[in-house]
Amino acid sequence: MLTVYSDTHRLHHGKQELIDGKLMPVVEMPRRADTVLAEVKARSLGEVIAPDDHGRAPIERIHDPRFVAFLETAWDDWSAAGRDYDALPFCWGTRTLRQDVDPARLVGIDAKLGYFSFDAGTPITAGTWTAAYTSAQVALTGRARLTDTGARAVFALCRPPGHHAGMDTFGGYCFLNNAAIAAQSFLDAGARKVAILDVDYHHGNGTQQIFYSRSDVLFCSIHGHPQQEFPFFLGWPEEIGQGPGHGFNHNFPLPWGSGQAPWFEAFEAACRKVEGYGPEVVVVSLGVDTFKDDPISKFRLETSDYPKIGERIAAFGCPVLFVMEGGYAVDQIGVNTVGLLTGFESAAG
Ligand code: OKP
Ligand code: ZN
Repeated sequence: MLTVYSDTHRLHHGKQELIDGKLMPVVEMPRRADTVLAEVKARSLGEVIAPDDHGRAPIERIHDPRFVAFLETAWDDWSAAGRDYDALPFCWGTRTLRQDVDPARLVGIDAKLGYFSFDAGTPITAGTWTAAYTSAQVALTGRARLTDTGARAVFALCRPPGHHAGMDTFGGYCFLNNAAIAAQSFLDAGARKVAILDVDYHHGNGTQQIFYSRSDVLFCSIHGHPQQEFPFFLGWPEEIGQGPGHGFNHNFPLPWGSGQAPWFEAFEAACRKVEGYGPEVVVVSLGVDTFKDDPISKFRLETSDYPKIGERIAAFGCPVLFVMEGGYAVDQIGVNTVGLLTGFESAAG
């Protein structure tokens, strides 16, 4: 299996995030991608290539150009305000404040950070824009390779991750929604139906929001229940899409402590939704923070479970783009991620 990867992810290295009300060292660190790449090489998964530059246009098929422009200049605006540490928001326009302010009227960086974010756990640093832009290009290059070569699967080793980023919001360590950008790019290259299967521990709220009113992209997610787990305000089972998108969104939330049996039961139900939809291609939002020793998550999958996930995905029989999302047990994310991918390969033949 081909892997797409760029060292540029290292430019995004936040120092601190707000965890449980305290500034703590970030868990979404460059070593995550380094560990996965090392395992790709150690297991001889296949060739590793650098991304091509597909430009901004495919990003702006998903994200509001004003949001993209904000991300591009956020660090400079923050620095110009005299700050020499990571940028974080602290005030949001929630229910009792105005939701419909034209962001062009927001002058200060603190207002803009609040307008375009949904959490205080996602620091912006000097290299964040370049790293996030390149991460999207990694996914787009994976999409192009899959379309152009007729391969069964490609692995887009994205960092920073993307599934929490909405049309005009960043949060949950995500800035640009790599999986959504790739899914749209498949459609723009001629596909008519794309499914996104999100196996990350966290709900892919950004991906759900982006495609919620559409029938050309099915979204299915297995994740920590919003009653207990971030992002709290999306991811319930009754969220099944709206308007033309009604019936094309499926959430499978599970309680803290869920291990192999409940997880695979929910995963099987999600896989049947994917198969019932009959997509031409599947994008997998591949997080391995479902692992029992993940420091910020509370599911209990074991290393031996990951190849089985890959085997089941291979049974879809259609091309698959794997897009890296979360996983914070840094010493094991390589083994678990590549275990899933080699499980796919052995079953896909
Ligand atoms: C990103 B991805 C912990 C704060 C939680 C957000 C987690 C984002 C995970 N108290 N911070 O889905 O792996
Ligand atoms: Zn996650």
